[in-house]
Amino acid sequence: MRLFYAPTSPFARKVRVLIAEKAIDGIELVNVSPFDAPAELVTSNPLSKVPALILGDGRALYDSPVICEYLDQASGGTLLIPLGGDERWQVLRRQALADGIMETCLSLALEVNRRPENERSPDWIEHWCRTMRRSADALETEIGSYSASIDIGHIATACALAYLDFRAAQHVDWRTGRPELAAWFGEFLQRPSMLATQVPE
Ligand SMILES: N[C@@H](CCC(=O)N[C@@H](CS)C(=O)NCC(=O)O)C(=O)O
Repeated sequence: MRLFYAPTSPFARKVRVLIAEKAIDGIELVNVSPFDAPAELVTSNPLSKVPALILGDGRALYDSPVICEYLDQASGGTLLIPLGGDERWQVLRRQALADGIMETCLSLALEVNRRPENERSPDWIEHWCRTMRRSADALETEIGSYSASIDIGHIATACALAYLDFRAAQHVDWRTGRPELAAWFGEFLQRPSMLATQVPE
């Protein structure tokens, strides 16, 4: 299998952390720049987004929740996404909240880093910052109820917070007033899977 990824993509990092946590072998990582729409990526994923997973028979899977679910089930072992019951919906909702933070933070990063200053919208920037702060408040409220054993909710949450640090540190001071979340994140960051997938300096 081949995984198209970008080193800075939090969605791709989520998949890479899952691969590391489950010790899945045999996946070749292919570093691409999705915003350049490289032919090798768009022939598999017309959206030209990473991550995209190419299976052994050439079929492509995207986006990150689909890839995570596929790899989780195909690799066997302890499932990081429960197959059913209330637990499944809770874990998937947590992943959705974290993915939403990533999406909002990506919108902010594109506005701030790729748009000329005179074309940027302060209203949108403020809107996205409010969304990220509100979502961080929700995480602070529920982080204490995350289970001791990890699941995709933990992984997605950690990747989203790391992405806030990477792309939105000047806009969203998410640690202030959220001590439980900050402590949880500090500890989770020490996992080998997180250390191995850090954004390069
Ligand atoms: N919902 C998608 C989001 C993926 C995504 O937005 N990836 C970004 C990189 S962080 C991308 O490839 N963007 C390229 C583009 O929008 O052209 C997922 O979960 O995989």
